Formats: sequence, C-alpha cells, structure tokens
Amino acid sequence: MPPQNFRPLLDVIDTYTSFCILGHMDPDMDCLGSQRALASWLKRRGKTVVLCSFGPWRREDVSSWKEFFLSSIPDFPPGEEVLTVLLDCSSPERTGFKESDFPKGATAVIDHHATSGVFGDFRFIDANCPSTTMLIQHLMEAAGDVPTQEEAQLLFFGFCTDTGFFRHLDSGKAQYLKAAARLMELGVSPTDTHCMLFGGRSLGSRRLIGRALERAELHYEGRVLLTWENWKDWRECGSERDSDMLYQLLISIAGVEAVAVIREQNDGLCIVNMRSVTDLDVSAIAEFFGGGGHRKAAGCTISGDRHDASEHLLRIFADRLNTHS
Ligand SMILES: [Mn+2]
Repeated sequence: MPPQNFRPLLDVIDTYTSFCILGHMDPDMDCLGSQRALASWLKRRGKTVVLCSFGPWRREDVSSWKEFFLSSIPDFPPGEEVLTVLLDCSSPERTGFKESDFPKGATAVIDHHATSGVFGDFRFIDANCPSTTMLIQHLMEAAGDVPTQEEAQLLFFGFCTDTGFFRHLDSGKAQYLKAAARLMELGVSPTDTHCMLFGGRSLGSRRLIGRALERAELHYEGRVLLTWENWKDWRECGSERDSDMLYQLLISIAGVEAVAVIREQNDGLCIVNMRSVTDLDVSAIAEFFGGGGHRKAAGCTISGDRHDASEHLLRIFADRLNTHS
C-alpha cells in the first residue's frame, strides 16, 4: 500500500490531457528518472507530454539523457489547458526557467524535500519518501498500473541515486525497499544498475580524487577535514568529477564530523562544498558566506584564493564547533 493517499493527485491528472514536466537545475537521476517515468506513464494513458530540463548537464551519469528533454519551455496552443508539473523541487526558481515562461494554467508540485514554500496549485510533498521516483511509482501503483520495464528501470535509477544505493535508508523504511523489490520483479537488475550508475568513469576523475585525498588536512582534533582542488588539476586530469565518491572516502574517516572541499577557480573565487555526518549544521556555515543547502550538505562561494578561503572557513567552523559540542 502506498504510504499516502494519491487519489487527489490522480483526480487532478485525470482532468488534464496536456502536461509540461519540469525538474530542477543541474538535474540528477532522481529528477530526470521521475520526469521520464511520469512522462512515459502519462503517454500510456493517452496524454500529451512535454519534458523540459534547464541543465546544465554536468553529471556524467545523466549527460546521455539530454536528448529526451527540451532546453526551453515551448509555446502551447492558445486555450490549451496544460498542467505544469514540478518534480524533485518545489519552486519556479529551482527549475532554472522563468515562471513567466511556464505554460498558462495550473501547476502541481511533486517532491520529497521538506519545504516551507507555497508554490503550486496542487502540492504533493512527502519529506519521508527517499526519492521522487518512489512517489511516481506509488502514484502509478495507486492508479492500478504496473510500470513498464523501462519505467521500472528509470524509477530504480532515481531510488538508488537518492538512497546512495540503499545506504541512506533508515530502519523503519522497509516499505520503500519492498517497493524497490517490486521494480526488481519487473526485471530491474541492481548489479547492472550499479554498473550504469558508478561505472564508466575516466582515469582522470580517479586521479582528481587522489589529489584531494593527498591534500586532506585535519583540524580541531580531527573533527573537521579540509581539502582542495584548483583549475590546474582540472586542466591536467580533465573536468570529470566524482564528488560523491570523494565525500564518501573523506567523511568515513574516524572522528571526522564535517568535510569541506575548496575548489579554487581561476578568477579569485573559491567554490566550497561541505558535508557533515553529525548534527553539525553545515548549511549554517554556508549561509554565513551567502550560500545554502541542507544541514548535512551545503555549499557557498568565498572570494579570495584557497588560503583565504580555508582560513575564513576554519574560523567559522571554530565558532560552530564550540557552540555545538
Ligand atoms: Mn530527489
């Protein structure tokens, strides 16, 4: 049984024949997988669907999916009733498109991020659900439909991406693993999915991780780890990055509470991304520099070279560690 009542959403969908499906900028597999799976299912129900994504298509694993999406929102015939659906995000800004470019008419939001926003005529938000693809799966199942094999694969991609291949699933969430098992029954292979998600990397992306590991420094009795990359590294190793792998390696070091990776640009700016494994809130640190994110994953931009950035960051970390421990 789906954890939520999907009837109201199904009723809304039934009243429209034309859909414009949007996701967030810098899309990941959960965003794109849910967009494609929803589009495929709606088409099976006789609907007209347009898929749009703002990009940029930076992530290696999704770059080949670009062809399935329009890079701008097309004009719809005047008078056509279009339901615009936002997936894996809940505000027009996150889509990258201008709200004034959205088709005239109603909007629906389907997301699994907690939000205080109010955008959308129909809002369907479940912050407990581990992925947006899982919401789409439940939606199909609530309609009495079974995903096609292709839809099942798309849904599984999103679920595996957002759960870090089940690693971020807490106890008490067995229902979601059961739902994923239903996708396996439709022919999805975790082995093949893992290869598709995590294989195919360049040697340069591994060398880049090597450099960041080599430069890692511990601060404050090993509670904070700082490392860096710069434009010379990208010139020598290529621009493909595997940030998830790097964070996984760094954050699993004993005693480390937070990790910051400083990416020194060629223009006097540093892009900083942070991860935390305790209740140390890195979004508060990012916000100090005008950035943002979640408590456990956040980012910001700091002006200056990497020495300036790390000095500045460490000072803010010191304040936070004092109030937090
Ligand atoms: Mn997601």
